[in-house]
Amino acid sequence: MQHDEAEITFAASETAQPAEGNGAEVFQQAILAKLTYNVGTNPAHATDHDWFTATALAVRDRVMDRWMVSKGFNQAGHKHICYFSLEFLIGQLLSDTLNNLRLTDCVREALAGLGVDLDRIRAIEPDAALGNGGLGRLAACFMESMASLELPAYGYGIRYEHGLFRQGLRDGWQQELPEDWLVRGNPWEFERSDLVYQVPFGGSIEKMSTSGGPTGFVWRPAETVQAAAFDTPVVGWRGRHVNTLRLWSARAAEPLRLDAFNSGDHVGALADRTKAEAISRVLYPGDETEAGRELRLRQEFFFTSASLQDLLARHTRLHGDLNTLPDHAAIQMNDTHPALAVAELMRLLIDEHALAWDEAWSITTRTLNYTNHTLMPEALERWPVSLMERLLPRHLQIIYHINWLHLEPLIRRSADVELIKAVSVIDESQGRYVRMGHLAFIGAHKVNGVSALHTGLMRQTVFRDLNALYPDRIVNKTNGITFRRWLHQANPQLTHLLTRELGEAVLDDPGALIKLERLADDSAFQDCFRNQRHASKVNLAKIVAERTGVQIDPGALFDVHIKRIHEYKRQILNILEVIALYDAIRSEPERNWVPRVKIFAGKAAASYHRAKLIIKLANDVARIINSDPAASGRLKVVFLPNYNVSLAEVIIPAADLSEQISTAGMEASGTGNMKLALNGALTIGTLDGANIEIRECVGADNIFIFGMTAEEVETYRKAQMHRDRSRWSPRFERAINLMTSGIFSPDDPHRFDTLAHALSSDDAFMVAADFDSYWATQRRVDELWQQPSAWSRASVLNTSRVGWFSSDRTIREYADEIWKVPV
Ligand code: HBZ
Repeated sequence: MQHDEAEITFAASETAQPAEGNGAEVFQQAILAKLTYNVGTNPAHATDHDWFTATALAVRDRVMDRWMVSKGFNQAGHKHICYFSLEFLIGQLLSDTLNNLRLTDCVREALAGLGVDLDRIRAIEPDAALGNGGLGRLAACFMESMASLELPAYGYGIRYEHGLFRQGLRDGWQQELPEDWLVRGNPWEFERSDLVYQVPFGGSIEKMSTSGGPTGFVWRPAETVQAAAFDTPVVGWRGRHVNTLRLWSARAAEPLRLDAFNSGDHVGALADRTKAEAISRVLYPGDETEAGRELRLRQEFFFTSASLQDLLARHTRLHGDLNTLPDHAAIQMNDTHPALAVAELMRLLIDEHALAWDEAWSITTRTLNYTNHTLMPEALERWPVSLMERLLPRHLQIIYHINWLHLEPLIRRSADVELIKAVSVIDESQGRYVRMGHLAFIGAHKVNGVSALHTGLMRQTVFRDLNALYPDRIVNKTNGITFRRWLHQANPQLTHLLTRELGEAVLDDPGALIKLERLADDSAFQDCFRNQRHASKVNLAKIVAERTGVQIDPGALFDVHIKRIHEYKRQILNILEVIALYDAIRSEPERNWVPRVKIFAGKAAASYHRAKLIIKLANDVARIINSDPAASGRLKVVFLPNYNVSLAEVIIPAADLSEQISTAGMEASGTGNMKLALNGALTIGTLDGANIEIRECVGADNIFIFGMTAEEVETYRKAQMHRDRSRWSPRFERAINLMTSGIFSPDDPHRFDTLAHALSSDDAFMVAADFDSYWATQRRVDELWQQPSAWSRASVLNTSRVGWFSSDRTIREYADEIWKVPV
């Protein structure tokens, strides 16, 4: 959306009045002023962190004018998007902001003049790791794209004091260490001390009027927690538009019980505060762990309620009539974590704003939308009715009524009991639970999946019956990634080459990448392409050496498997292939082996023991192979600790092969697959998630597909073939035997027996079934690698053909089909 506001102006100094120019000299003065007046030091004594803070503050000033203009625009009656997400996996912001403002070179020069290296100080910024993985990173990419498309939007979430744990390795075992991103201050955020909402919990409800039905109740909560707003500007491409990420921090209504304190109970006096503040203390470690269930529900309600109150306050202030809410706001629920929004919006409208039920329901269902990110039964959120009754009694009552209105027509037409059970919001099969996916589905205008396959499976499996009742509700929105971060900023070498060949326009239009196709066979261009890739590989090799002590050859094939560690993502399939390859190398050392470096990185949920054992296996296998002269120059294995956004930015430009090998039907979409293909890695993958669409774009000749399809997996499972050990191939059997032989774990030969046992008793993720096909496909990878020109051609074609996976495209689709806003 274009709007004819003045082009961005750059404040030249500390003063509020923007001065002319933004050259390096002007910037230097601004940084020095920040160093003196905000950080309180001088160049002679400044640490790298002081320089980082001063630079970030000086850069932030360049955003403020446009932020104010954008806020005015957002509030001028335009429909705006509210992206509700319990996770925003942002990473560092300095490089991103400099890149979007086109100020990187200017600031580099300014700092150099002060004897400071930009690369050194930007490495100091801690990652904002307010997310677990793909879901949280998607939210961050979407925020950036919405700002770049000049779409008025607010991100709403929690300002966790501690983000995702840092991963250490002790003797190859994952250690979870606390993450502390705020400890030295956060130069990007603004605390809005006047913006505080009350979020109630517990207590009881009273009927106030004699009328029947769900209205006329008063909730008397037992406890109230305050939600305090912290705003971070989200800067769009070329700084044209700046949106707001509003994160809530929890506070006790009473910071201290003074009477208790004065009578000597210094700890008890702070008990309420500790309990309240626990809500925004730490990111829930996600990925299906059981810990802290109640706290998690409190987090979900806390941020949902505060965000809705904020939204309604803004709407009332600007437009008055709540009936027009759907014309001015669209809410996107990122998974079911904010699904209580269905009940909370209803509560606010009927209890606080005295609207009639039907009126409120119409507003609610026209405002809310829901994105699903998983079909795995264990990951579908359900809350015990008993817990909800205790924590959110009024909401449970509202949910019952929503459910009644939803089921009543079915009961009236004597529908099948099994159908009624299947579509009910309350799951009564074993105990009583609230199904959050069902609640979100029923309360939403549109429900979307994140890849074509995933959306199809939503219609056929988890939401089959709801889809039959509401046939037009489910739509597909294949994920995307922001090219500003994942190409321009993460890979300046490739970006430089692209702009040289295709002009600056390629920075604004991902579709322009397709013009690179004509150079795919050009040997001079291929050389340039290989050279820039080599530079990225040298850089990664340096980091691998620093962090693991392992020396790797940048000339080898870099084969990367980077993502959360999970059985369905099948890191173990990869490791077993490594073991088989090592075995083959040892028995035939003189063969012309393709030199390969297997690179793993990823975190396992703290309570996911099997995933942690897989990390240990990768490390044990790495240790043995890396120290065996027989493998030297042929195979190396590294596990890079503490995978996060910043590390991904270094690995991705250096990857030759991208491992996307989940069991078909289990990875909703994947987004790492898109980042790697964009940067020129070839994919080895199953027909799962967005891999299918990547194949359509890059062409079947430029991707390595193997294994069973989602349909075949289903058939295989139904026939119980995954439990049949006699189907194992000799090569697979040998790899398993080597894993359990103790050669990789001489200190504990039985360490990996449980992994082998799981594969032989119930190979739920079909590792054995896909192994031979994976092995054979890896050998096709070797063959292509031995033809450098053919490999480079395929690599160039990957980069040139994946423009469609820009999150700008995804956001345009949401805007068009779900939010109904012009872009
Ligand atoms: O969302 C991921 C999907 O696995 C991936 O296929 C998809 O590309 C991506 C974006 O759509 N899902 C997650 O990342 N899920 C979580 O991180 C998660 C967080 C908290 C939970 C459960 C899952 O309680």
